[in-house]
Amino acid sequence: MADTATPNVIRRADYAPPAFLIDTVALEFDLVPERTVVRNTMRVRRNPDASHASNLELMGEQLEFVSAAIDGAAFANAHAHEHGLTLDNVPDNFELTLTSICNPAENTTLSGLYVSGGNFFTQCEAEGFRRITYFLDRPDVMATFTVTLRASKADYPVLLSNGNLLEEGDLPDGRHFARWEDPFRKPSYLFALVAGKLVALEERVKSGSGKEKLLQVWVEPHDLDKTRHAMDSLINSIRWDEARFGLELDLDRFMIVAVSDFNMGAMENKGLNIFNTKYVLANPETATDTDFANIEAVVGHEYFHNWTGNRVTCRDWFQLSLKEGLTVFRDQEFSADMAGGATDEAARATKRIEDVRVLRQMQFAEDAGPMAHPVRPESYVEINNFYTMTVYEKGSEVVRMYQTLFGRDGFRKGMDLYFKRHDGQAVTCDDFRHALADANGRDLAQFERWYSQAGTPRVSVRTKYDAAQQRYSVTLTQGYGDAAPAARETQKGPLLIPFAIGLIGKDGADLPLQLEGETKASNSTTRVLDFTQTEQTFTFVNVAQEPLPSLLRNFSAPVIVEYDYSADQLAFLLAHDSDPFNRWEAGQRLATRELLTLAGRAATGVPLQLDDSVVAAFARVLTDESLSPSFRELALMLPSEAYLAEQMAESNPAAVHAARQFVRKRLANALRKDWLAVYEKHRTPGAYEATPEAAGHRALKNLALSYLAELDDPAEAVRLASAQYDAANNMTDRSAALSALLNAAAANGGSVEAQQALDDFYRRFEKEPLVIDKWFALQATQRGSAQRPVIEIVRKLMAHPAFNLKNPNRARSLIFSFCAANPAQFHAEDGSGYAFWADQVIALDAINPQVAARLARSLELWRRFTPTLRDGMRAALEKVASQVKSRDVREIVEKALA
Ligand code: B3K
Ligand code: ZN
Repeated sequence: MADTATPNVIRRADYAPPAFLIDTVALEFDLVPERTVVRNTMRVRRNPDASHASNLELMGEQLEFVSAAIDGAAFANAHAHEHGLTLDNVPDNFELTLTSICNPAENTTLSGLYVSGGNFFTQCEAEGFRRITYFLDRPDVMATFTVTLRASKADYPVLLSNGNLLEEGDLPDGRHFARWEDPFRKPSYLFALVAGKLVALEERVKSGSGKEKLLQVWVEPHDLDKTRHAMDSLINSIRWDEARFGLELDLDRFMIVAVSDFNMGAMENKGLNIFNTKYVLANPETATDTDFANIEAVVGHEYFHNWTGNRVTCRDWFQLSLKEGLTVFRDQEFSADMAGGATDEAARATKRIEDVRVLRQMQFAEDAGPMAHPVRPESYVEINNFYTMTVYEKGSEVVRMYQTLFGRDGFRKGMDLYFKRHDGQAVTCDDFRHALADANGRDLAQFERWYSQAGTPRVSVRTKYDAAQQRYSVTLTQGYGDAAPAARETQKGPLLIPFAIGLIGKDGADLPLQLEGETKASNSTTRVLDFTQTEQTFTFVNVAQEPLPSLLRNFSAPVIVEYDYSADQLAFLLAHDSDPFNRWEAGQRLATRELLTLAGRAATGVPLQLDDSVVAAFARVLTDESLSPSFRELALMLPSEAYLAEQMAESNPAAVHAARQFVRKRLANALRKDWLAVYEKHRTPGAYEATPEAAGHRALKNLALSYLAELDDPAEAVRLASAQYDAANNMTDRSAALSALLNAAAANGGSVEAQQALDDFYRRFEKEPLVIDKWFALQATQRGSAQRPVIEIVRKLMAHPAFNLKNPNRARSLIFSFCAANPAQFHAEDGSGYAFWADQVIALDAINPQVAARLARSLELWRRFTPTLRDGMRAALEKVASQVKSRDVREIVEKALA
């Protein structure tokens, strides 16, 4: 009976409210690693808004059922099965007490209750709570929770759960207890507990309304010296959410706990956020500037979920982007404000460029393959597979478009109305859209398509200048091009695209903008066009000279813009566009076009050449002291190999690598003096500073070093890198130096300097797992050579005593880095990469399906590759499909092969 109740595909259209509701939950845990007893007492009642069911069906997985009682009396009609517990003919309103046992010590899935480093942790989103106790484990069932934890005091001196600590004390036999209460109703996915030997950095701060709050960052004792940055990020997050959105911390106490075994980045459990150590621990010696920035962003993200996710949550998992898209948008804005405030456009642009780069490289690729799905998916097999770039990053772009349409103030009004209407509720993406529409008096019916249509929209642009009439017309056409089948079936009609545009005159300055029918030019030289039809023409009047259009400024919508710029026009935009995003974009377009031409040649064996004008355009950026170092670094970094390969009619990673290397070498040799000058000029002597300015100098200097390592004669770069490695007082410089040494040595099959640095790095940081992750990752992503393919290095490292497949960070640092971040080596013609991939997916499937499914995704675009590679990938996918057991991996490989 239970098995047929678990269909393979879950559909959004099948949503029905739960037959029962749970108002209160009292949990008691007797924590023992191999055998934890959980007693769960719930107040249950029939849902007046649902159709009648006589049986109560609770979800449960990997639980040993012990007993059930209703209103204090043993209940015999409870049947445990593989997916949960069925209670026959229950009353309308009752107290249900269930006892069950789970085995955290053996739980390698890291979902539910598990042990890491001898301590207990939980991860419940999306469906992990059912691995702890039987429950209506779905987000529209919200209850208040009281939690009692009992454990050995010596082994687990710290006992934490959500909300406020009510009481704690000793018990007989060396045990102790703590009792916690969360005053806010919440879905089960936000439950958490932590027990173990931990210490905390503490701060007390006053919130906006003057209430005192206790903030704690809990870590293992040897990591206490790496908690300051996370704490500062938390305090900044609290301040920012008050200032920008008027949202205050609602609990007396807010805790962050770091754990080294964790499936993703972090988790927003109410009042007790649990974090991957990677997003908490940092000091200058162990963490790079990127790590510092990521910690700030993830601490912000999880904190912001307290309102967008926890106070207002999702009705069902199809609405995941309601909380994730919105919270990513909020964390992106937070980071931008921290770097540049509301007004420093250049600093804000740096963050914007980084975010768009991720979106285009990862989300656009996802949208082009078999996993393509709308921001609000229609169906899934395993919900954990839908924590995707589309739900998160494209979802964030969709939220950003509201702000682009209504401005910051209009967006804020919409947010205020959303909380006014829905605080304490589990709601849908439609509810959010309606709040934004109503607060701004605008019909957003068409905007719904951003939630229901998959695939990356393409906007092609045609322009016409009429000199006699001084009119400039811009015709926009939208469509999806040749979309993946998974996306095509969702595409119904044109989108409302806020299309930001500017017009640039011959002197490089913006021209005034006046649309036909308007009486005067607008104040701003950027105009957001409401582009709503399949084809639409916008005509600007009083345009005194033929302009150059600056299209989709600040990336105002997640689309691909097609416009036939000449190389000279791109160079001009790169030099002059007042929109810093589009300045960067012009450089990327120029580079992408050259690189794709070169890759085409490399694929057919034609000799490679690069036009001097392209070198000159890059030289201008390199030497333009008026540009910020971080902007120059971003502008001089070539598009990634994965992104370029995806743009080819037939992806050819070897050809892309050859082309990109050719350009890097050419730029290195042609601009050698400039790179050296920049390297010297942007050193940051003295104590390490984590400011965006200092990080910008380091980024540009280290980019220069990486180019210098490409010189035909790398001796000088090796000298500089070795010296930098030895003298470094921070991880950014030390790891960049090591990377430069590895890459400079690749062509010669390795070098003494590189090997020495690698060995030193290991010895120096043997006791810092997050740094040893970098050590693995640097080797897995290094450039290879015919004499020394990286797969051989990776295979050797798999046998290294520090390698551990069960630790997701370590698995990611070696296996994922190789399979997903070293395309030229991974896609070796002999199929060695694919065979390795298949073995690792199969091995991980038995340990941790969520991690295995992520790795499985690295072959999903196989149909787009050259025939030889395609065949090799299909064979590997078929092997995996025939051997894996988890629903997670099956969904990925079956969709890929379909
Ligand atoms: N909400 C969690 C993600 C949970 C993933 C479950 N497979 C972290 C976040 O987005 O903040
Ligand atoms: Zn999130």
